[in-house]
Amino acid sequence: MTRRSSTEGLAQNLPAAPFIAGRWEAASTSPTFDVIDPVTERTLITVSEAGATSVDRAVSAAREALDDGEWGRMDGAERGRLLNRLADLVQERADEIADLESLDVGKPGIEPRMIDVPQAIATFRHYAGWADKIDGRSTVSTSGYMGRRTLSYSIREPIGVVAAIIPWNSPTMIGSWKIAPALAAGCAVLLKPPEDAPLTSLLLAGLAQQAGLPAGALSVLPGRGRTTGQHLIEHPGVDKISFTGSPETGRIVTAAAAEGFRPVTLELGGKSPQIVFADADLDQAADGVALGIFANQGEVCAAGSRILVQRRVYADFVDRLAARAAKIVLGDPFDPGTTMGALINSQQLTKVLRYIDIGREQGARLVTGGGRPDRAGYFVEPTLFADATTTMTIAQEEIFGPVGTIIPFDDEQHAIGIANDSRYALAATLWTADLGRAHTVARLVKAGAVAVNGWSPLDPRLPWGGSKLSGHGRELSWAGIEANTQEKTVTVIL
Ligand code: TXE
Repeated sequence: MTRRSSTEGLAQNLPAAPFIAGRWEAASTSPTFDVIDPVTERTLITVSEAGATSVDRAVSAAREALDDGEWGRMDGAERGRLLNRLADLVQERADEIADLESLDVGKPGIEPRMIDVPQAIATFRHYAGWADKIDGRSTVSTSGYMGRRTLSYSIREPIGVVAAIIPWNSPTMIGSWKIAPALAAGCAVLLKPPEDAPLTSLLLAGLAQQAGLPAGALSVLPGRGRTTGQHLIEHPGVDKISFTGSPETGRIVTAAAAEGFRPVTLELGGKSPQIVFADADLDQAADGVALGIFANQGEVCAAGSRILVQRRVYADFVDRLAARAAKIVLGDPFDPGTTMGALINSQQLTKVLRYIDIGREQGARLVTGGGRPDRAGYFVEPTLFADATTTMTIAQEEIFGPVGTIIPFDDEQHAIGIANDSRYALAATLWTADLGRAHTVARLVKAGAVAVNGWSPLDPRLPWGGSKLSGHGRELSWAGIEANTQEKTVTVIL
């Protein structure tokens, strides 16, 4: 049996239904949706969708778990123990989870093995550590009350029922970014996996149950955005929404949240600059920049899709980058030689190919790629456009595919001007040997994360998020706890 066929078997044996109040819902009359393999274009499994009544039940179960159940009474140390147990179970099944993610998303096996699954484990462990350390930060003797002394302090409480809506590009890792801090904080979580890639979320629901998470603490609600997602964001019993996806859907989420004045955390992608100065180690920079735009088929919120190169080394650097692109091997994620997989679905394929046409029409120079291989699957060749200008569509809009737009610049100020000429502000990389310049430019570039001479190491201790069209709020680190809690001030008149 090959790894592909055993992973397809694993997928077919997953419970393909909503997981609510500790039970899998029986496939009923609710509508279903097909999960398509992006490489073969065949249906992997058919999943029952969580409709309005399922969402209602999940919200009630979450409320009950918080207000009357074991979950609401559990102390932080015990929540931490359960999160560590969940991390152990994910670790035990790491290879299978990585394979499921490859099958579902179309990404080469090495990526979930090196990034998504280890990051999910690290995130569950990180928040297991926070769970018993969530205290209010203020203890104050106030200026007094009617001549009497006072003592005030703050306590930090779970925000309540959290809807976590995740995208298809890295569902295992991004799911952990939302589930782990919310559970550590003592919230109940309703996870809405992406309809294009729900497999690892379905597996995780079973692992959470095996870890001993009480009923209602985590429900998993597979379904389409306009049905399950919309029911969830409009539900008055949801106290907070954490969303990663497109700005268009982010607007819908924000509008629904505004109805009930509920807080939202939004991560909406980017058009991140990678700035290569002439004094950089150009080989190291070319390796890093190629990784930054081509990893995960370019379907990465932080993808470095705008490549700004100082004019003095511009032609040389474009050649070096093109040489890296030429070495990329497109193929089945289960073939050991594959270094780039397929895009998630036919709409994404059409979208990316349309941007490539626009790049050509607007006069950027196609250096490499630009087409799709003659085979089944939603593949697009690694593509580089050079001699682009900052006003071109391919320099402004998120393509979310393996398409890099290269723009020349003259000096530091020019580079910063181009880098900040964007509606997005999520991430940036700088490549330079000049330490002073690194710190100066890092400060001036508008982004939530800046890395110098490499990519920001993913680490749950570091906050993650952006501004402008990239969204607002931060995930991970202590910020993840803050996003899932609220402080209450208690004053005692002595
Ligand atoms: O995103 P959506 P799509 C960008 C990327 C991509 C584009 C479209 O440019 O090409 O978005 O992708 C759920 N109420 N990013 O259409 O719609 C949906 O089911 C509630 C960047 O897949 O934003 C899924 O679970 N939920 C991004 C999630 O939202 C709704 C990652 C994301 O889907 C909903 C993904 C609704 N009305 C795409 N409609 C990043 N930040 O990296 C949809 N959803």
